[in-house]
Amino acid sequence: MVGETSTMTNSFDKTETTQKKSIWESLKKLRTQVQEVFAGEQIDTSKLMDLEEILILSDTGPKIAAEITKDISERMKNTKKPHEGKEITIILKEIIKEKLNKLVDVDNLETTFTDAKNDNQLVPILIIGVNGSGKTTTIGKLAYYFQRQNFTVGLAACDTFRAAANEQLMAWGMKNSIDVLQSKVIDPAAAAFEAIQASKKKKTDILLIDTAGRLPNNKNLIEELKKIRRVISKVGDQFKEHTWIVIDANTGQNAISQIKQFKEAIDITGIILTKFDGTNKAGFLLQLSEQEQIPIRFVGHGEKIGDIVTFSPEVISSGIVGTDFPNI
Ligand SMILES: Nc1nc2c(ncn2[C@@H]2O[C@H](COP(=O)(O)OP(=O)(O)OP(=O)(O)O)[C@@H](O)[C@H]2O)c(=O)[nH]1
Ligand SMILES: [Mg+2]
Repeated sequence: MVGETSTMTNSFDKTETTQKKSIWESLKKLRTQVQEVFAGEQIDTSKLMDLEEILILSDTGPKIAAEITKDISERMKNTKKPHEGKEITIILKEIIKEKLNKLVDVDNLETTFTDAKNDNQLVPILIIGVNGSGKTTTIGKLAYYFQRQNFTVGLAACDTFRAAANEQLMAWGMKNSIDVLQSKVIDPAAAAFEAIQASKKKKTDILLIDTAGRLPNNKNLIEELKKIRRVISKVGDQFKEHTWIVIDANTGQNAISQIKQFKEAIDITGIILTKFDGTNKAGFLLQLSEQEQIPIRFVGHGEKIGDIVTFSPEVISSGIVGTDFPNI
């Protein structure tokens, strides 16, 4: 049944702190490298060059990496010498956090969705991204997350491309005790249309729409996506539209060009990072923050239903720099 939270799912519950700790732990490799640079008593230019190299290797990009070390040198000038590793660590963490803060959502999602719910308006969320980025898994996790926030959730199977796609989504539906809205039509836009009509009838709060993976340079598939978006806009309520792109965090800086290409075709209102548990390319977020104003809504960090958490610059910056796990 739509919106009915299964008692089974309680075994998946993890506190937000536990989840953030796992995000923090994912950054261990990078953190250890940064810690090694700053282990000494005296930090000089050669140490900052080592840091620059580490940042570049984590996909921060040469331009931003150079800007960061320059920024550190400047901030060091304002403090008294000699400079110890510990002191620089704090400065670096602040620089990273300031950058990541630009990727934080300014409008509170829970409040926006609650307003929609109180207005009896359906919020359809179109989930897009390249093949295998983790769209369907993320939908399963989001359904769980939003149900725990007392929203009723629907799942729309609009990946009509792969035969196994429906079954995969249905498995997530079962875990969440939600019926999956499937269509007999092949056209994903028509399937989305039907799913929205059905969800409005049922008074569902949030409809998560799964789509087939596609490369942003595939013209036909991008046209198909635009059509799905148009249909949703036409048939949906007047409430703010959402299209979230799912990005595999291991993609590193290529993710930025992926986002740019998708954005040319469709208005993206959120980014979801997946597979953060295995990434050693987290530096790309520092480039992303300089180039895009799209908020990161969630971070996925495992294959289980509860492995999703909101984006936290505090956790990621301290995870990269090597201060203790923050007291959050
Ligand atoms: N470790 C890890 N694995 C993940 C995460 N999210 C998804 N996966 C795995 O990534 C693989 C692909 O996930 P899917 O959800 O099928 O990806 P998709 O984008 O729907 O794929 P297509 O529909 O084929 O484009 C699966 O094996 C998932 O279990 C994550 O946060 N961490
Ligand atoms: Mg899928």
